[in-house]
Amino acid sequence: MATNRTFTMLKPDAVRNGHIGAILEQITASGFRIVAMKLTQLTTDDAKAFYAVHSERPFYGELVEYMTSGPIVAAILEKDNAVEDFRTLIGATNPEEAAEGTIRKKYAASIGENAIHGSDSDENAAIEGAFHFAGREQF
Ligand code: DAT
Ligand code: MG
Repeated sequence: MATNRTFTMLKPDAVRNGHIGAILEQITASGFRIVAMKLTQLTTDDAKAFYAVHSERPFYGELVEYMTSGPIVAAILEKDNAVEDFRTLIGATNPEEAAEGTIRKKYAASIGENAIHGSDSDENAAIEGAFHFAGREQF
């Protein structure tokens, strides 16, 4: 069953470069409601677990190092068709291939440092959201 929630992280480069406000503005202007949100930092174990599916890929070490390099904004978002619509809003993994106007096209420096995460399925959205937020932190 499709749910109406997704999970996002504004990644360390987006936070470091001062883009929190502009990115949140684009997200809410696109019809997403913020259900939960916090500034936090992933530990190495957190990042390894979050990206475990990529553990055999050559970029895994760099990815873990990057994702732990500074604070992130973690959030749960709500909208009809949230997972798919949010993936459209953020654009392709590689910003060079991302559509004009998408968040990655506007704010990502490279495929490795690509500004923002969006869950790729309802199942992962639920797992990723629950990792960061207790039920009482979700509104
Ligand atoms: P997405 O974040 O669009 O879901 P993904 O799940 O394939 O993309 O990969 C997770 C992250 O890993 C991605 O946001 C950035 C990094 N990554 C993916 N492919 C990469 C590559 N070829 N080189 C460097 N980093 C990569
Ligand atoms: Mg992914």
